[in-house]
Amino acid sequence: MSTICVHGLGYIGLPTAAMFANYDHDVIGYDTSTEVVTSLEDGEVHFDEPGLRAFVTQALESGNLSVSNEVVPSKYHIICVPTPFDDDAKEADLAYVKSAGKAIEPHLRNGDTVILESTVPPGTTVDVLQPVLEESGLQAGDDFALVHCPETVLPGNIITELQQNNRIIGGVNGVSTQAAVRLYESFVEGEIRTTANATTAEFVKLIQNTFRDTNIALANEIAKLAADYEIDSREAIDLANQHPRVNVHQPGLGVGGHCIPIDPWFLGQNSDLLELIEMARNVNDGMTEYVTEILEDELGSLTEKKIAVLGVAYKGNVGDTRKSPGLKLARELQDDVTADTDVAAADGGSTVDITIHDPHVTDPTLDLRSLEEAVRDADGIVIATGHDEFAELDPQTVRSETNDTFVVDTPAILDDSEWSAAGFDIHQI
Ligand code: SAJ
Repeated sequence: MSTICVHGLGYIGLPTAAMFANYDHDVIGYDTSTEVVTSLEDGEVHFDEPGLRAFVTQALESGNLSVSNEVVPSKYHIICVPTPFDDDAKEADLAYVKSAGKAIEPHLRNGDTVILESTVPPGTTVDVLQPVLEESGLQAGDDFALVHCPETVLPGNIITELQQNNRIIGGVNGVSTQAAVRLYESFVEGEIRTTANATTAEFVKLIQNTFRDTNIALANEIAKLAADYEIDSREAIDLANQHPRVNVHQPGLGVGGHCIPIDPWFLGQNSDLLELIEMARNVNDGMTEYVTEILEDELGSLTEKKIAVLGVAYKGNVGDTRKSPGLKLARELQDDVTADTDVAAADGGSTVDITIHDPHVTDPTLDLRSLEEAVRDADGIVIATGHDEFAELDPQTVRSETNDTFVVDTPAILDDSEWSAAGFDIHQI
């Protein structure tokens, strides 16, 4: 049983802290927010993740997990703090990583291990975190172990993936790497692969998400080409993927979430060689504009039109709206029409009516409508995320609220023959 202090009780830190506690380690979950700590003490989990509440409750009730606003001396410190993205500079803000290092430094002792799990630009563990920790007078690699061990869990399936995914561990030297391997072996069922180089581990995590982003950009470009050739992109991709070494991803409205649209930029933070990767980012970001053009081709000017955007979560069956393509589309449609309509723009109004609906999102700052209200008399409906609820929509019920409505189904989840039979004109990406 080792004492572990997990820094940052968010999407990754909280499940990680509970996991170690449920595997009989003595864990202190540290967060700078008193609200987070208080709500956890009351048994509340401050974000939505299947199974997490019961998992955290089990850890707290066993006495192995406690939460605190204070750092305590611990054999292991695991840093799971956010690395926010500065959209203008296209850079990671490493302030939280630095302050986690500063919080650990006074408590650091000979023989301790510090593990950075947050996704960071290559070089961060050695160039940013190490100097802060070495203010203690101790040397990384000699006196304490220093490691990058990226998380790779999928939101919506975090607990299972924490346990089952393979892990990459890269320390500043072999001794550091092995110290972290011994710890993660206590619960990881996947393979643990190592490198005695923290920068390699950072780089690997980023290329995993960049692979996905560029692959999705390829799928999106294929979808646009398929539309020009008047063929079904999904059928073409499915057939292409019959080749044993081909795995084209699925097209859609673009890429959201806190990882895939951001991590490719981290790769370029300390290098100016991004080329294909940057282009892929732009292709994915451009998908909302492409859908706007599809709407305009069909409906003409969108002024005075009502468009319903169904799905403002960043992907199907989650409630997270971070970098959501659905929200981006809704905002761009509003802006486009406002900019195009001199009179409306002059008095600050826009004459397009954009309604949004999402059964998974509860954000009170959004003007979310019921399904009926969102689609009633709409000229256009855009299915923006692949929620199961949308796949199960009855076209006849939607038809009873609408007239000659044009539907853009970006995740291609609707049964197009059923919807066409119900009188809808439907376009799938
Ligand atoms: N998307 C497509 N086409 C596809 C697959 C996804 O357009 O074929 C879109 C989704 O709709 C969504 C976005 O991409 O908007 C990202 O969704 P996702 O499910 O691919 O990924 P995330 O952001 O939820 O989680 C990713 C995962 N990374 C990889 O699969 C390589 C996860 O394993 C990482 O842990 C996570 O990022 C992270 O924290 O980095």
